[in-house]
Amino acid sequence: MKMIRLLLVVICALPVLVHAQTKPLKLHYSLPARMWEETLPLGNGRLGMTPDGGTHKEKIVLNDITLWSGSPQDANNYEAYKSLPEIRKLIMEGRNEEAQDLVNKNFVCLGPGSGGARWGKYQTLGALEIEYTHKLIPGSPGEELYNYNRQLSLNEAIAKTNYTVNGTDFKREYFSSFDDDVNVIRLTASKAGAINCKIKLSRPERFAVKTEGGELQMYGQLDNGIDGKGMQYLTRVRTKLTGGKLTTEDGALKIEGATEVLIYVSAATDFRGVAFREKSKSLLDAAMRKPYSLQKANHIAKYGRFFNRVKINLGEGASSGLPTDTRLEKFYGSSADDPAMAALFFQFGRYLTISSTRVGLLPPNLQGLWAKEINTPWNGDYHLDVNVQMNHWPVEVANLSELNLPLADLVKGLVKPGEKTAKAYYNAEGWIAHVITNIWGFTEPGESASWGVANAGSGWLCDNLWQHYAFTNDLAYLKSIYPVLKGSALFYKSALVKDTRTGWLVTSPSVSPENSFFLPNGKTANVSMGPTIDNQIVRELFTNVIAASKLLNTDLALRKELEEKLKLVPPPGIISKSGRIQEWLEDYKETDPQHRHISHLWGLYPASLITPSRTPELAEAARKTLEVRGDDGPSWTIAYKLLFWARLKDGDRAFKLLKEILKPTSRTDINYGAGGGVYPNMLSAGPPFQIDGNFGATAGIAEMILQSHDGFIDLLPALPLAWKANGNVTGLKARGNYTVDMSWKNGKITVFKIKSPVSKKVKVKVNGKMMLVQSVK
Ligand code: FUC
Repeated sequence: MKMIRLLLVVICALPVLVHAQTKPLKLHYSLPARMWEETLPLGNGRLGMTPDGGTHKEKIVLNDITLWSGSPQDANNYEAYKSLPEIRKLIMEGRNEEAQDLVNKNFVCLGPGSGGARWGKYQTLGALEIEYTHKLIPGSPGEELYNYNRQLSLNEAIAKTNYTVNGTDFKREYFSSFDDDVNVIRLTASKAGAINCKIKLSRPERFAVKTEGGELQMYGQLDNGIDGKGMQYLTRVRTKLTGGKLTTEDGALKIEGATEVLIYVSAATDFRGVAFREKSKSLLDAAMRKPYSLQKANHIAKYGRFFNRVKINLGEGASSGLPTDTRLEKFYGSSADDPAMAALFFQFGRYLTISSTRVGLLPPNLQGLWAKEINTPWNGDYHLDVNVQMNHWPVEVANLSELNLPLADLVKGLVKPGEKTAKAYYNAEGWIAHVITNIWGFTEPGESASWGVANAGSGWLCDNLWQHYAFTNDLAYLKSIYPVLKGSALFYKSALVKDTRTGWLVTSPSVSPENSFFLPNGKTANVSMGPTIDNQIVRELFTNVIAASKLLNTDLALRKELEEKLKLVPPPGIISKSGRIQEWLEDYKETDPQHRHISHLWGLYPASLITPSRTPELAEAARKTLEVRGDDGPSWTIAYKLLFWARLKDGDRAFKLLKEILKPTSRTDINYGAGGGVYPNMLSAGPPFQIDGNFGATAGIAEMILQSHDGFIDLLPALPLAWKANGNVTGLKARGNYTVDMSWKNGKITVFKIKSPVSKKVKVKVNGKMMLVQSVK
């Protein structure tokens, strides 16, 4: 306590804070997109579109976050629990490969699981195709195209394409409106009557197109995996012209001689019983009644209510004005020239969160909102062994707190089916979800023992739900999620078994996500008991449920029981003979020392069971673990490593990982090994496109600047050399419902301000010194 000084002086925002990031934030290019991974993602949390900016033919992939095939199913094997004693016995005896065979036989889901039509796929809504005809000037030799550029403004959530043909300037503006919930495209020409185009709708399958009056419609019904009568959707396109005329031709809208064209794309599905025909019509009617300028202004204002909460400036460099694709190429080579790149990538991550989810709807899936095909990689679903959780890691610190609620809703929906699964497989209380889920509430183990029996999915989700409380201190919210957390704790409480050698209580059977090991007999297995991640997650969950029960003044008996059980949960980390954190209860030889999952460091991030100050030996072992794991992998892995290094307070190493994740690539194959990076449109490449890398890196950049998991607010805990000279940030959030503004110069904080709804004393580490600071309202 000696170190703590009471800083009663209210540190006011000096002018320097006002300057935080004044330059507009944009992605821009000097050519149309040649592949989807160059197109610009727009979204309003439900509808999305990715225009490619083609000059003659433009393809705009459309999305609706609710558009899923498949249907609810009960794939529980209600006999599974009968095999449990034998599976557990085999594991306890070290006969894991035999246990794994038995898991494959009796302890996976019934049916094809994620490989079946009933599981479903998040998929594209289709594409809007626009064919443009540029009339030639009489006597001119041909078409001459100049001044092409396309861009995406992160400040306004508006994309633009501009070019000049034969002396006429053509401009397009696109946004997924946060106002009337439709996609809007505006085409203008500098010469009267110069716009001629044809507008079509299509989809790779399950669609019928027609025109009705001046409206173009696409209707379809997806496969539910039972009788083909799954989710229905309807997309409607209408236009408003200035000059020129509209006709319909072969299921397309044809526009001739217009000076301005407004294209409105409305869509809805019957997810949750929505009257999709009516909804798509009423939204469209409302949008069309409003002048474009008002729609646009409202859109910018509504989007801005989220986006403008955080400003960040990490310095400017010579490269920051370059087209984004060129800039990315440069950044990988000489990143020191472009400190603004990290700020852009951070704000792009925030942009993607705001664009891909909204309160009351669904959380971002593996591709956020932006699937370009029917067969989306990994079904575009929700993976629970890192991916969907990572999608939400930046949400609180990046001041977008309410956008965590869709995940909480999804998780609430898993409780009922998860109770059936807990009974069927473990004869246990509470609820469990394993490693994958969909919008239909799947909680059963996956279809293969090697990855499908991970026990920690539900516990991990509960950590995300808890973090929203930790950041907001919102007791009403805590009350609403308490039954979810409690149900998850009840599951582990009743399903944990005693390891006879150590006396510890552990999960069994389980896996350390997707990883395998050598048994002493030389065979390999995935299935084990008490993998480290499970132990860490159970520890964290029990601790949080104990805390919640105190805060809500409830469940005294359960609290006592959990407190007792907690004493028998294995420690947050066991150090292996090689000085690393052991991934399993046994110090098994690894089959793949560079495996992409680094699940056993869960206690370092997102949890704070391992910290350099409180558990220095474990932190050192974590560091060694990361050294052996290496710095490559699919992009989400790289992002996770960035976060780990930030938590280990190694800013330069974290920055190196940031550089790795920003490595330009155009690979689109399905990758499980080295080779993650970023596409020209700054979407993260596993490959293929997977949005977790974007979100993980966004969380990582924040974690380099601000941490708050250790009982105090730590300013600049892992600042890399590249951002040292000067920088400032306003609006980041810290646990305890604090908002943090700060500026620095030469790596030292020059001014900072901690805000909270009520003025409080809060511990803050500033330039290496712990202070007690009075927050301001
Ligand atoms: C997990 C990861 C893969 C990929 C997939 C969507 O299976 O191991 O790398 O991210 O999820």
